[in-house]
Amino acid sequence: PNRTLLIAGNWKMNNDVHAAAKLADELAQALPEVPAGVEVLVCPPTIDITTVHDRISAAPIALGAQNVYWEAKGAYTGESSCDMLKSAGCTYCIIGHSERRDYFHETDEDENKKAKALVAAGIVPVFCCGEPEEVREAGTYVKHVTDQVKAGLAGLEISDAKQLVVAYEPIWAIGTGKTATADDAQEVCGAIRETLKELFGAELADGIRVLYGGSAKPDNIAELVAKPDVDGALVGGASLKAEDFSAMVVKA
Ligand code: G2H
Repeated sequence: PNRTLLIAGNWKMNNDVHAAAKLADELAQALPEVPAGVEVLVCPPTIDITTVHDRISAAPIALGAQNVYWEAKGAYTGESSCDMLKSAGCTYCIIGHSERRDYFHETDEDENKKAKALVAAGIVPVFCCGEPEEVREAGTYVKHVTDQVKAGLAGLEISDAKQLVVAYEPIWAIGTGKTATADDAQEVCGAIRETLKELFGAELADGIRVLYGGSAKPDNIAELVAKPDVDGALVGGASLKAEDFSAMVVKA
């Protein structure tokens, strides 16, 4: 399978409009072009999306959001619709991040509605899944993660593998400096691909990018993407410095 690697930055709740403009300018400068076979994505806070769009539009950097609401419009204070994200230049949107599930009580059912609304709008969901430390220790993490994938993506209709990205983020490795080993990442990313085969058929599943996330950085990116089922990374902390993030793009 010839999958284009995806290096995706998740800025989380960092950078006001001024800091976002600065980082976007630095990224556009550091990445006037990207290596063949690699795609670059940044996902700023919603408030920064328009600013970042203006700054990176000439660079080979795609733009994504960190969250979306599935309804088209109306009385949903504080939310943004798929069409709003699209009109602001987003082609991707992260959904189901463990921080959304934990702090904002989002469920598999919520993620499923978001995934369907995004695909219908022509935005690529970056669907996150991953197990907490106690599940890792109990040894049932593969089932935990593949169950999340089955529930979150049930009934999703795609006709092209480029319409979906999955990110495996073991919660115990997020922002902790504890990266899963490349073998750990491969074990679960491989199991996710098997589940994607059940859901979408072998041909589509073969082309869907499965990313690893959790303390991914310049030092470990090459080892991670060398694994057959790891097609890039969702990067938090290391995406906040243009130098580190662009180094990851080059080393991938
Ligand atoms: C995992 C990741 C990005 P970090 O959440 O989604 O963050 O790289 O800081 O562990």
